[in-house]
Amino acid sequence: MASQSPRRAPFIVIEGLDRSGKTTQTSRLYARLKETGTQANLIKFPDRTTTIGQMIDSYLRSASELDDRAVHLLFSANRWELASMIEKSLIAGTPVVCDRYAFSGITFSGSKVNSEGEPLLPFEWCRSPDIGLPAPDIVFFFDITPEKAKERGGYGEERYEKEEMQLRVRDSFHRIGREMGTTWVTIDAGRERDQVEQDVWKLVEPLVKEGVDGPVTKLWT
Ligand code: DGP
Repeated sequence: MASQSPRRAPFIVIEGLDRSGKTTQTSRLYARLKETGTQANLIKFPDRTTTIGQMIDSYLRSASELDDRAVHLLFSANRWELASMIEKSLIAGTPVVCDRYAFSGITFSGSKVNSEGEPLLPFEWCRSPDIGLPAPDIVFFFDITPEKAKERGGYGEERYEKEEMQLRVRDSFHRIGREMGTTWVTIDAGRERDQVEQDVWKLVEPLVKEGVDGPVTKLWT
């Protein structure tokens, strides 16, 4: 009788607009997994703790300037720094919960425009350095209108936290979602926190309980 290969743990990504509650929900999901007996690995991009992450952090706070292409490649390199850790964790049976991933890379860099409002970096160019990263098994996109974001106190001080930019980023996330198919789940993040948490949990619980069949796949290959 052929032996069955063991199932691996899922890779869960939460993406979203600034002020969408993404970071709160990522922490809640991690805590809920723990409460129900699953120890997951929680990661966040950009990971500002590494040497590359510190360069990104300084750029985001406008404490330094960097060429648009150079900083895009730093964001991608920051994800590659954790690629093998993610893969090993999934194979070892420990789910990975990730706050932002390669989709933010395309949407934010691809939404930069020049003074005439024309894109600075082509979509395909933005996507290429992330090709081959571990692919998520599910991506929750936390969608929120700029009006709702404003009700929550508006955007913060960092470089991309401006309404015009967020609108372009939102359109770009919607475009990616259409291309990603069933892996991509759009969550109306303008609702009550508990409702959002329930919607996420409904889809994560069976994935974690049942595990995932087959090897970790690669993004966009
Ligand atoms: P956060 O720590 O989640 O608030 O994210 C910091 C900011 O960085 C946020 O405005 C989104 C942006 N960002 C995240 N990943 C990338 C990326 O790969 N490229 C670019 N250009 N921006 C990114």
